[in-house]
Amino acid sequence: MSLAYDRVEPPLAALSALTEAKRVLIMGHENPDGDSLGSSMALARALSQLGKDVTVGYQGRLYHHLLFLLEDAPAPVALTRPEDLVNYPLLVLVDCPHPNRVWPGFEDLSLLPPWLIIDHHPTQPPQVGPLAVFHHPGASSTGELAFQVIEKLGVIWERNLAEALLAAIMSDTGFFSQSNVTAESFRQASVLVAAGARCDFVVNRIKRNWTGPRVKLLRLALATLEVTLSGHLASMLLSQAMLEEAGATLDDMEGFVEYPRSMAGTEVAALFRVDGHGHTRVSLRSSLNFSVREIAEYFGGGGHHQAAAYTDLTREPAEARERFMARAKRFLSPR
Ligand SMILES: [Mn+2]
Repeated sequence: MSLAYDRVEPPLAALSALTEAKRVLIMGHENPDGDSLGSSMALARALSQLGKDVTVGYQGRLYHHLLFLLEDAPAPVALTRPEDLVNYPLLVLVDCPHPNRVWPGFEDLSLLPPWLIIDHHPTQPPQVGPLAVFHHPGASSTGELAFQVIEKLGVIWERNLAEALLAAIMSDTGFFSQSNVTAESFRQASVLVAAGARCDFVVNRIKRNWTGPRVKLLRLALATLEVTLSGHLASMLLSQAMLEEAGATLDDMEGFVEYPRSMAGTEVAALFRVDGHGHTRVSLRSSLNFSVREIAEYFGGGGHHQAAAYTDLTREPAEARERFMARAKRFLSPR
């Protein structure tokens, strides 16, 4: 019996741009998540092995639970304006289909140095502009695409490189618990573990890191958990007042969407939380029967079929929930 893996080939133009460049800047989307930062760090470590001068840039905030990815590596550089990029001869955008996911509102692509895209979001990247695009929405994570690139670069799978990729893949597959997991995800994980990547280490750093304030915050948040639309929609709130009462930080809210998502019968889970800029960030998750990407796009956001997000300009998560609920019925019909 032959085994089916969903392997995809990175475009040669992307590989030659990477092998020819002496200096490379790698950036993920704004407020890089585990997939963005893990893929960035893995690529950075691989390109450093090839003797290149590599910088990892970021825009927004670095999450505390992901800082382990940066250990024993040059500190990432905050690049808050695209104009700051002129000194880099090659930009690699990972885990975002367009530079406006790094710098919101940015559209003048002529300000960029030569650039590449490596991404798995369903949004089609621009066809004109980038030197090459490695875009594959069927991949669970950008980590899986970065793996394919790194495999072609022929570098050594050092443990910290392997762990960065494992963290990326684990982050976007919910630790191998979602429908986007494929045989290829496990083939790659097998290579990474054989190279010394430790599953328990990655999970401990990302998930098993609770503090007293985080427990207190969860207690407050669970009191707002509501199940509506005949049990199909479960939602939860995290307000500034709750953060203050718990003595918690923005980082302490990470992953809380898993609570409404874990309710039996839930087709769509929604978490409405303060974002630190006076607005509400709305994280959506769904079962295969519903697409939360469409509803996120309706509200000006984006994402994947089963995981998407948008920002509501209100500072009160309860108000954002009301606005969402007013629309939800229309969008959340089975298909
Ligand atoms: Mn991703």
